[in-house]
Amino acid sequence: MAITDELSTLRDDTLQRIEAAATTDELDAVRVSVVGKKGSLTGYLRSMGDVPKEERAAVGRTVNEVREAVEAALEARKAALSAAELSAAIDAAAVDVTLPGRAQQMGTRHLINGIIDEVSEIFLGLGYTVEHGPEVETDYYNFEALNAPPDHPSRSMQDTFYIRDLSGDEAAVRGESDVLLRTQTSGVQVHAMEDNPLPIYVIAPGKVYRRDVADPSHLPQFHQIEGLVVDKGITFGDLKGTLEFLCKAVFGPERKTRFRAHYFPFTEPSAEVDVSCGICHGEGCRMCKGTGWLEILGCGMVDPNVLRMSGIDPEVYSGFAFGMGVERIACLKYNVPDLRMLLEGDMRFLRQF
Ligand code: 2U9
Repeated sequence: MAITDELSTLRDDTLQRIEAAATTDELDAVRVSVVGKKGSLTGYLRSMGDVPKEERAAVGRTVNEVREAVEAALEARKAALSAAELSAAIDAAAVDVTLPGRAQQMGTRHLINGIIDEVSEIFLGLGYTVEHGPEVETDYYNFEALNAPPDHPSRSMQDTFYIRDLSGDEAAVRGESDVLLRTQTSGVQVHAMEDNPLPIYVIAPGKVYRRDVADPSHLPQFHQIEGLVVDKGITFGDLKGTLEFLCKAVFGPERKTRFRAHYFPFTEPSAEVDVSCGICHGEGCRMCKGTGWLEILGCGMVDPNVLRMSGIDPEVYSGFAFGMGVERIACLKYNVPDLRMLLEGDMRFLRQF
């Protein structure tokens, strides 16, 4: 057979093998065997010296034509096979039907929000509304409207985070800023008295801030629920009945309550409320420090000055108010020994509630 015939047989043969290659590896094997260093077509180029002189030009041309055809076919087939292999790899990685499923973790309500919701429901049932207000307040709504005179200890720098005025206002630079992080939610009720017609039956749950270092019984940020009633003929009896109802609803009907005289600038008379200890039932234990009682909230009849400052005539209207620390209530209800445990986000702790 003439060399050019051999070459055209080699070309047809190679093109067929290229089409038949099912993987890029198989295709590469075809390439090496034909146009590789020791490939069959390369062999023809190496042995050009043995070809009779008059045939050399024709053979050389044919070898080049065959090589071009083979290389074009290799390239086209390689592109097709690579694309197919890549998409198969992506499919395999994306959907591995043999992998076990990943369980979804369900989030739940934190017990602090649980207490806020529970107390809100109790008061909604009594016809109160739930009000919210700003956490950044002015001195007037946080202190002055609540009868805290300018030199009252509750206003001292130790207890309150003041918002510094970066405009260079002189009073602010001296630490006498008028803007602060609320230390109690009472401002919400002052706004409620200013903005709504009487009577008023509101509770105000929310975050409050105090300049305290976190320890088992203090947090620099915690939650309060405060309440305010202003109506005609409201008496201390209404206050007592309402808070006894609240305590039994939150802690259980078997728990007793007692009212101890106390002092707050915004209420007169004022009281603190204790519930009987749920651990020793009044015998005295570590939880209640031997007293048989746990302090859970403060309350009192709204001071006439407070009503007057919000434009309410204390000769016609009277009211009561109360306040409780939600973290403290949660710890007493669930026997948690340290307020900081409520903030740590430890799932072993949180899953219990
Ligand atoms: C207005 C008038 C009166 C809200 C009240 C308390 C008593 C009280 C403390 C409980 C624990 C704060 O979180 S705590 O440290 N609060 O004892 N709060 S009466 O009295 C008001 C509120 C608004 C207009």
